[in-house]
Amino acid sequence: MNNSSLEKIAKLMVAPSKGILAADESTGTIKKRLDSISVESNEINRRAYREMLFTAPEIEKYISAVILFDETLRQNSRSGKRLTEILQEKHIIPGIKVDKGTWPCPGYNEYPITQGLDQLKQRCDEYYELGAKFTKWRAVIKIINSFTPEEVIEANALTLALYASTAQESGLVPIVEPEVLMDGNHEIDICQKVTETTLKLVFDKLNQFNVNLNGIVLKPNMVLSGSDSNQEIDHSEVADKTLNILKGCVPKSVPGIAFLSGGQNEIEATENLNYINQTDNLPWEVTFSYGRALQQTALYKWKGEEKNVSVSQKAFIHRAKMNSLAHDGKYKSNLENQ
Ligand code: 5MM
Repeated sequence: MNNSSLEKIAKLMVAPSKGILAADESTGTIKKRLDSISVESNEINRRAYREMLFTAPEIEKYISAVILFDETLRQNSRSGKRLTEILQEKHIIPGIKVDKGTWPCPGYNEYPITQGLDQLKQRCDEYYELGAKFTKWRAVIKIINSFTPEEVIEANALTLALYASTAQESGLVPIVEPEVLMDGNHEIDICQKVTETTLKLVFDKLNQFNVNLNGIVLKPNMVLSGSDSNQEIDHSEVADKTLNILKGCVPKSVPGIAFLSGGQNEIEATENLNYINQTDNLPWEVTFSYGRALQQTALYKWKGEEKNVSVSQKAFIHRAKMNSLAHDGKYKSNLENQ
């Protein structure tokens, strides 16, 4: 493992004013997305959709890196060029999801645990050869009736640490993604408590497994009330509670924090990131690594038709630009209509 090259890539992934596009929807998830616009999920349509995103004019101004799914990493564009080459020509760093999705946690079947440690080293070595510079693993922490057992969080934290250590041994920067889900009717304080326990355990395990914290990117959830709770969203409360926990749990050596959007709508995800970045002197770069909150409008405008590519790309770039402004704490809602 070459520490300085890991650290250099991690820094580039969280470069000032830029964020990460999560385009690593697994086969089941991309099918759901394409079903929502009545487009068949086949290899050609998945390629066309992702090519539309990656070739959007000026994407490189706002996006530092893209997380890909296995199929996309190996795929050629319509013109025959590798999709990863299209990204690299724009100095956008390609990375790869290496987890294998979730499974009921043994002993706690209602709660998920992420799988994918089997053959992980071999897969990471192959991805490195294919040109990936970083990896991603998403641990999913579910809150049921306002409760998550600590044993489940610990098991997920352990798998995240084993993954991160393996990725670094293959020369790849790990994105460490512990996502406390928004699903449920819990209040914001429950999310705060579960997120705090999660991040504490994640960093304990990362340290135990000798992960170089200068060579990772953390991808956490923001602290939010459950999607079925009646609590109103108060952006400054979300920002305060999220930062409070991050400051207590995330060492300054971590170069960057790139939030997931987790089911927030596009504007909420931008507003919350903007509020977070209005705090001065944060010890890390704080940016976005959104999937749905960057792609939603673009997907609906595309509808699987070539004639919609330009309008869809404009919608995607608009969101990327709004989030880039939010990264700098300079977003204003009146910019949405310009
Ligand atoms: C793009 O979605 C990613 C892959 O999800 P599946 O494994 O369920 O197919 C997902 O990990 C994503 O990177 C994060 O959840 C962030 O995306 P959102 O939409 O929450 O910003």
